[in-house]
Amino acid sequence: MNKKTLFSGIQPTGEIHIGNYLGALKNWVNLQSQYNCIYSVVDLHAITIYYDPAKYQETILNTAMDLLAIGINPKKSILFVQSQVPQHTELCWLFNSLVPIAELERMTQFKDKAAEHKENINAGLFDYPVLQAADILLYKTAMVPVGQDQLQHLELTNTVVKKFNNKFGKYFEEIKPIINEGARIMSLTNPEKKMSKSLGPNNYIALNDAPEIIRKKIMSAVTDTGPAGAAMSAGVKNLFDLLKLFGATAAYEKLMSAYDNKTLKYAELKSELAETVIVQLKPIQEKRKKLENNKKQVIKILANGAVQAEKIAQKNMAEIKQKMGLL
Ligand code: AQP
Repeated sequence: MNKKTLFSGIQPTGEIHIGNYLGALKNWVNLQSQYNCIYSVVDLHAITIYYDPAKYQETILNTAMDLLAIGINPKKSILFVQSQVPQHTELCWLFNSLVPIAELERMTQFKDKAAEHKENINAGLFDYPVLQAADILLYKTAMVPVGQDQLQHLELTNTVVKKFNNKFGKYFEEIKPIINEGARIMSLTNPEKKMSKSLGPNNYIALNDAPEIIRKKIMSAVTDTGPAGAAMSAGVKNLFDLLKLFGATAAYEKLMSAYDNKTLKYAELKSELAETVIVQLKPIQEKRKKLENNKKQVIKILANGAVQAEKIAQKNMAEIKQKMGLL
């Protein structure tokens, strides 16, 4: 039986953190045997907020090395940089003529990012979900593994599917999100918000943080939020969730029963979590160091990935343009 196609992307906006990892990337690795996986460093998305052009190639390469270090295998999956396959932007323009502005105005990511970057609310930021729909549908994707924050954008992709099929004849299938347990990891400094690269280094644990940094960040994580005496605070819940997601089941159960008995010391929970995270990230960090000494090889993997992706993209674009009367 033919394997289904799966696509997902990550922005090169900074260091990859455990929210990205548990929410999406860990799944990317596991799904490689079941699907034809296409993974992209989506550099065209990340230019919609402030970035440093002089350092951009380095940031893109670092993101790709992180993906290889967690276990993305270029022999099994296509790994490439979005801007190296020009059909993404071409398809975005075609889809722009299908998407009502009102749909884009509803997007919470746009509202959040526009509030965060008041000095730079550009058309690209507004159009982000249309480019994302193009990224996904360019490969006639069936499945998309993402964190919960991306679900609204995937609904918009399915709106594009419906509108395209209605107007030009059936071509795309509806896409299905794949959401896993760690779909929403919260910030360490502001646990009411999701952990995010752009909220600054203290709110996240980067995959490459050294053990002493991991200890420091977790030990100073905010725990007491919300009214006293209320149900478990968002900060404490987040630390428990992380402990569980990193596989420390026995410690999780022991500390949870201490919490239930009101004997839990937060320092104990934090210290257990810090040591667990350090151990779990060690093999990823070791692999990452090896890649660091082999950057030419990584660049070659990405170039090869772009060739493979473009081959599929060219074929599908020709069909899409034919349907739209452009060929
Ligand atoms: N806190 C999170 N919990 C679970 N999943 C998350 N993801 C992001 N944050 C969390 C998932 O990670 C994947 C890649 O994300 P991205 O880099 O493309 O964009 P993002 O969602 O905007 O990630 P950040 O860290 O918040 O970056 P910035 O601050 O640059 O915007 C996605 O599948 C996402 O769901």
